[in-house]
Amino acid sequence: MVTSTRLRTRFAAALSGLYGREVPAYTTLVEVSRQVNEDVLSAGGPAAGRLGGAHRVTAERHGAIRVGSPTEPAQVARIFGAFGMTPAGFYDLRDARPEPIPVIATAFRPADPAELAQNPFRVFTSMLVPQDRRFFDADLEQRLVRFIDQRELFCPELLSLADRAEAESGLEETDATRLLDLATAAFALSADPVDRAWYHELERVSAVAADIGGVSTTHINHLTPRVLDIDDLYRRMQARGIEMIDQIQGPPRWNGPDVLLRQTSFRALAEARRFREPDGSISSGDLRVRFGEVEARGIALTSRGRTLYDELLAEVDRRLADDPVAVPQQVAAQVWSEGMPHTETALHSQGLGFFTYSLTASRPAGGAPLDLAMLINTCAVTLHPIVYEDFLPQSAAGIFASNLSGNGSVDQDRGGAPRDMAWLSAAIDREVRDPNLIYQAQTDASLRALRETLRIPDL
Ligand code: OOG
Ligand code: NI
Repeated sequence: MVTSTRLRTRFAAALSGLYGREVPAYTTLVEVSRQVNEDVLSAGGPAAGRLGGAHRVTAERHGAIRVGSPTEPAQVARIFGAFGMTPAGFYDLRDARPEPIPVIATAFRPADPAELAQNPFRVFTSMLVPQDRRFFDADLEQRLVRFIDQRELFCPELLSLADRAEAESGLEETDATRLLDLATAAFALSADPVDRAWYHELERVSAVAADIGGVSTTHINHLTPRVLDIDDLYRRMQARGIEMIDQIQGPPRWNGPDVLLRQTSFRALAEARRFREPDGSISSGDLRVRFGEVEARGIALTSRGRTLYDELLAEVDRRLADDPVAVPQQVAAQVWSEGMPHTETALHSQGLGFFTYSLTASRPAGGAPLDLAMLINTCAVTLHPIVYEDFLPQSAAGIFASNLSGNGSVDQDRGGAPRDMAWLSAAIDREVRDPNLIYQAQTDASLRALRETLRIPDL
């Protein structure tokens, strides 16, 4: 029996092999990431691996895929279900700055800490909203929905194997191999000709709409390795002549704990594609839709921590607007050192970050009432940061935009289509989980265990 955990690990590795053959720069990125991680872990000792040791980080990837509506997201959910990946988080990119994108998104990922430790593979999954009038008029919506309805991204055999794998939490080796082959092939770049006129019509609205609805198949858009030092990675990639976008998205480098997520990307080369011309002939050309991305992950923030994060971002924007010649990274580092706690203990005591607890010493002697802060301060209890496993809407918007040529058109006077987490849950027929509740449950379970061990019910 190949368990769903093992299926997920093999799926991530198979996609990595596929993407490396399709986009050679990805292989360079993985190689440089591996070197950076090795260097960080050997220079920093065990502390360097606090947010993820060599075993987890070396294999760690996130993928990004983009599909149409309304039936495709539910099929995607069944396939990822086979790999123990559940939908978590809701991201609406339609109001994104600097460029609105006509999609909503969720991430499919393991939720259980033991599963995350085995292999945390996650896939950022964007879903087109053809009903959004700010992007598509009624006529284009209709043609788009018809086009998407007529295609088949995932064959019935793949879907039924996926259902069986999910129901039985795994498959026998022969079926497992078949499932993995079919699932991987479903995300390969297709050689089918692209209808040039249709693709261009959608591209005038949004390059992402064309990438989703302008072709008869889907493909992996990028596959992102994780590094323990993204600034070092950035320098090493530049030194190899790979032009990165001018910024690292998310928190700045600063002299305090790493939180949430920092990401950067580079534009992949144009890829050869075949086109069907209006006269029916086939020609060759290229499209530039896929790219390379890399990320560093930090501590998950509570909603209070997230509010602080948003306030700091707004403050950075204000200071940059006041001083146009200021260096953004320096301003950000300054704002952070003024506003963000400088230690993990302070993040914890102010209720800004998620942690679990372990008992280092036995219950301290003496009759004084014990509280958690005291146990932490006296090192009887050790804090362990919970790694942020999700995405950031602002960074996602930045990643999307940095790789678009920016010639879409949006009509803000027309109405948007309402979409939220509940809508998405109904559309894919499974609960989209709130990431904060996943982290909170982990903290709560750890605190309960600590209370039981110490026999202090109100700790
Ligand atoms: C997804 C962009 C968002 C991330 O890591 O934030 C993303 C896409 O380009 O399809 O991947
Ligand atoms: Ni990404």
